[in-house]
Amino acid sequence: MSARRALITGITGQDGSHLADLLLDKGYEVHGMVRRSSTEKFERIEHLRDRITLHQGDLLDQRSLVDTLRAARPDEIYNLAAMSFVAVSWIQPTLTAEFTGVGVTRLLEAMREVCPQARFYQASSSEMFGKVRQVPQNEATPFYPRSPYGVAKAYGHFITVNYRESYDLHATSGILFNHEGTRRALEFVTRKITWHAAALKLGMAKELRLGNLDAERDWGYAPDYVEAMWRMLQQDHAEDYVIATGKAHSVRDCVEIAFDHAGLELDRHVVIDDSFKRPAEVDHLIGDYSKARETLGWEPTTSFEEMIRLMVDADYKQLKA
Ligand code: NAP
Ligand code: G4F
Repeated sequence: MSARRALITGITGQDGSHLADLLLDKGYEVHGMVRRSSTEKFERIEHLRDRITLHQGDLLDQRSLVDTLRAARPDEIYNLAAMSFVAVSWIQPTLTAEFTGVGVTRLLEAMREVCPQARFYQASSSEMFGKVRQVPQNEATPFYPRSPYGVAKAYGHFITVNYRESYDLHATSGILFNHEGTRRALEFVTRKITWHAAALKLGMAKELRLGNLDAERDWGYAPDYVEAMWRMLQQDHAEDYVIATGKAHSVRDCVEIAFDHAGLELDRHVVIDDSFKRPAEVDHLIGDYSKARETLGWEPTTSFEEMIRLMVDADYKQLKA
């Protein structure tokens, strides 16, 4: 039997690279869509470059999406590409809407044209819950996004539901709460904290400048979350699922765990910098993943504390080298 074929958009990102690792382990033929850049930024997939096939494409360009699908002939499509940094979505609101919102419709249209029998995964986000209407949040909780990114993701979410219902596509939205790990970009708060904890310990940084320390998130471990994405596409019927840990921590908790692990004191090194505060904040997110547990048999494996400690250790090792 020939190997199943998967296409990952956003394969150079945190989740895309972990998902490529997982699917290769499961025997898939893995294709990735990458956008052209004058300097290649493929660090996260360097270790598997000779085992995957890359296609040039961009969510802004319909022709490239159709050609990518024709070349890859995927059984499963994972749409992970997006402008994913919430803070930048206020600086580039319409570009965020194009990438993160309308880009989903472009890919669904390309799928309808080229491979309507394929299964489609959309990377939806807990940021859509924003100013939360219910605690904890589940698949039925109404959305109240608080950023241009959250608004764009809500559009991407509903267009996925709409194409499933309009055209009978196997299209699923995974509403994933924050997930982190050693491949997280440095601008996101967990990695910023763990990198600085390591750098401060090594005398390579003097301070850590942060915005709102009181914001709370339900933070999980990225390798667990890509497993959930794959499980969603193995179901006979496409539905939407919340993926979370069911536990919330504040940004301050994150600093305390990282600094404690590195033998540092929060008060000596953390400086509050208003430029990192957002025009509208999401104060508290906590997810209810009962449906994923019962239907997908999915459970998180790594606690927040374990994850932050392993991120500090990885940053320390990398900076020391
Ligand atoms: P990430 O590390 O920022 O990766 C984003 C990926 O999208 C990168 O590969 C990037 O390519 C690609 N991309 C951006 N714009 C593109 C465009 N116009 N055309 C083609 N590719 C484009 O994000 P992540 O953390 O892995 O997240 C994956 C997805 O899940 C995103 O959609 C994100 O919004 C969503 N999500 C993430 C979380 C989380 O906590 N991580 C939670 C919920 C939802 P370059 O390398 O060229 O920039
Ligand atoms: O790490 P963050 O930038 O993640 P955020 O905004 O929650 O978004 C992430 O999770 C979403 C899922 O809910 C994804 F959809 C999205 O793509 C992304 O992966 O910020 C977390 C919290 C915020 O409340 C922010 O205000 O940390 C607070 N924070 C405080 N100081 C900071 C900082 N965030 C950043 N990035 N940098 C700071 O200095």
